[in-house]
Amino acid sequence: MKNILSTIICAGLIASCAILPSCAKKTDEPTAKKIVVGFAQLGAESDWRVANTKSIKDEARARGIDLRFSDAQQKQENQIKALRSLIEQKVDIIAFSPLVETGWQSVLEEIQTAGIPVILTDRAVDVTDPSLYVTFIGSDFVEEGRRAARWFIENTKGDVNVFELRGTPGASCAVDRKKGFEEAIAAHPRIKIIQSQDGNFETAKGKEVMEAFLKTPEAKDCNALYSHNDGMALGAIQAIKAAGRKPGTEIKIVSIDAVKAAFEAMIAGELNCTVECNPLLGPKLFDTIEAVLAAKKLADNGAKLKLVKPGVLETLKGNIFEKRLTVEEGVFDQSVAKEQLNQRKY
Ligand code: GYE
Repeated sequence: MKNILSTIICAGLIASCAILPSCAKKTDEPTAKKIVVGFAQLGAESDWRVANTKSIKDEARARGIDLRFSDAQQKQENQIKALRSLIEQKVDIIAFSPLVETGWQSVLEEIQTAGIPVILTDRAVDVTDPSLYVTFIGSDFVEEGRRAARWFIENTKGDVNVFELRGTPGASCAVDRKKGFEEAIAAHPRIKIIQSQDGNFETAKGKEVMEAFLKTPEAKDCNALYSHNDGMALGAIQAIKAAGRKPGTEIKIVSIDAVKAAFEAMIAGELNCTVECNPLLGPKLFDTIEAVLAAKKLADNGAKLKLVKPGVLETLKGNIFEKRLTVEEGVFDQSVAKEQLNQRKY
């Protein structure tokens, strides 16, 4: 049975005693050893990512955790190298935000063989063996795509010809945000995606791609933009204005993240709606890390862990891990932008 239970037990059986204070024989060892957490971040491509990194670093500091942080600069090979280095450093647990969905199987197997539990944050992976990670903490990206589509469904009339600016190719959030949007507009043939291009979640790229699109003949029919993140929408807004067209009215725009700059753009009337994606995952991540390490220690010491329903593990201490932990998120439009801006934390 491949599930959370096997992950923890497997990790417990394979882990070497050298990294487990609980099974060390020496009596002179300090009782409260600092937890060592490896975090392989994927980059710093957006305001969302910057807020996400800050949340993780702040929370580690507040809890006195030894955090080994790295930034892969949007390159999968850098992220894989960083993960291998964390194995060598014999960290207690590894968390990472996978740049893309595929290509992780072997490095995850190496981590499992080393007995180190893995928590995925933010983006998901596509692996055949789900026991390669304990849990995934992040948003429901398909639902975010549906929410973006709902704004167009509920707030427009007549033909809506959408230009779609996609996130990083192969990233789970880009795949799912497209899927959710397409699923929701399927029952509304008046709303169509007329062109879709990658902007890699970067503002500069969003601007460049929009600039090029606006020069094509299809652009004259375009009256809507769906952007997989706020950053690319903000770049596109600059391009739309430079081309002499009006963002927010002539071209209606919906994007995802709900970063502060998106609220400013809504107040200026240039963005119509932003769908929230919460980057402040630090507290939940470290609560989960502490719970996983507590469960692992119990398993390492031979305790039985109880599976209460598929994917949910209950330890003797009552810690629970589900395979996917999501966060509550909202949708904001121009009518609430002003009052919300001051309350935004990122
Ligand atoms: O929406 C985007 C960032 O993975 C959910 O990555 C995250 C996305 C976020 O660069 O702004």
